[in-house]
Amino acid sequence: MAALALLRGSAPARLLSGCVRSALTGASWKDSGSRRHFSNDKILVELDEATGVALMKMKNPPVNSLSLDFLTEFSIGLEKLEMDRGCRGVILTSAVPKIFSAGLDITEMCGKSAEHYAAFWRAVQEMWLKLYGSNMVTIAAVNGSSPAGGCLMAMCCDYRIMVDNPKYAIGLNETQLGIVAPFWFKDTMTNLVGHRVTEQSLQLGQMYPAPEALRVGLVDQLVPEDKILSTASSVMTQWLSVPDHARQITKSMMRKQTIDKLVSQREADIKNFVGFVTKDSIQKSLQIYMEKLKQRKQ
Ligand code: CO8
Repeated sequence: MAALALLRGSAPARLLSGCVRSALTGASWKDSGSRRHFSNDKILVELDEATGVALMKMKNPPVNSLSLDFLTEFSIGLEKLEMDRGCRGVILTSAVPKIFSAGLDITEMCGKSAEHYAAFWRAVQEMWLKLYGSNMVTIAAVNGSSPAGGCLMAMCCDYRIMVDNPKYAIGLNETQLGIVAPFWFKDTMTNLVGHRVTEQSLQLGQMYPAPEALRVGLVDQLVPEDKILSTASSVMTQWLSVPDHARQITKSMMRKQTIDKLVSQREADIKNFVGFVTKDSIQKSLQIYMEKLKQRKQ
């Protein structure tokens, strides 16, 4: 259903998100010359009306972790752009230095109720459905480290540019936390880098420093930090030179099967997540991992 909506030229996730739709009244556009802005607590958006390109910056310090609040705000922001006829492309980047996104907020998966876990996981699914199923051209300007859910966000985009700095790493590191990436994380990665690289990456929970990420195809291009946005704009111009309808139908053709798979199993996937994350052994693994993060800091 999601990809069918994409074929018709409307935003697929719109069909899937009653709760998000009702929250859309949040931030409103502000004009300044040929640019329009809106922001909410967690994201900053600037739309250049001349080019139809929006710059979307994630701003959830210290590490842009994907909390329930962040995911909700993100989906609202993306939906707003998707519905805006003046917007054809989005560049997704981070306003937090050195971090693109630390992935799912681990504190949302520790010591909470089953209802909370279900709401959280639905919001993770929603973000993925919206970003992976977007009609717009989406380019990730990965300006920092990007583990797990952060890597997923980048992989959802049509093109990835990363800062050429080996200190920044990207990958699906779930097994390092003692947890398992769900099938749609796996499918997104397989579609991007193929079965073999995905199989190895997922089992090892591998984080790739930028040059390695380029080598395995997890990102498309490396550039110096100060060139990342200008490069993203140039790449965007190239993608937008293709007629929208032809590009959108092609994108849908490539992604429909993967999207439909989650749509048809959405409730079962939530149930599976709640069952998994409420296990004592998984709670313990996550707590140990959080403690390790804090110790590393000290
Ligand atoms: N969630 C919550 N808090 C986090 C997270 C996170 N993902 N990452 C970091 N933090 C916290 C740290 O604990 C620390 O908190 P405090 O200041 O209170 O001590 C603060 O953010 C800053 O962290 P660092 O000092 O580590 O910051 P650095 O700049 O040194 O490093 C990194 C930034 C590289 C992002 C580093 O923090 C890191 O590696 N974080 C862990 C990232 C990670 O492993 N994420 C995986 C999340 S799981 C996921 O996304 C998908 C799960 C799907 C499967 C679910 C099935 C059950």
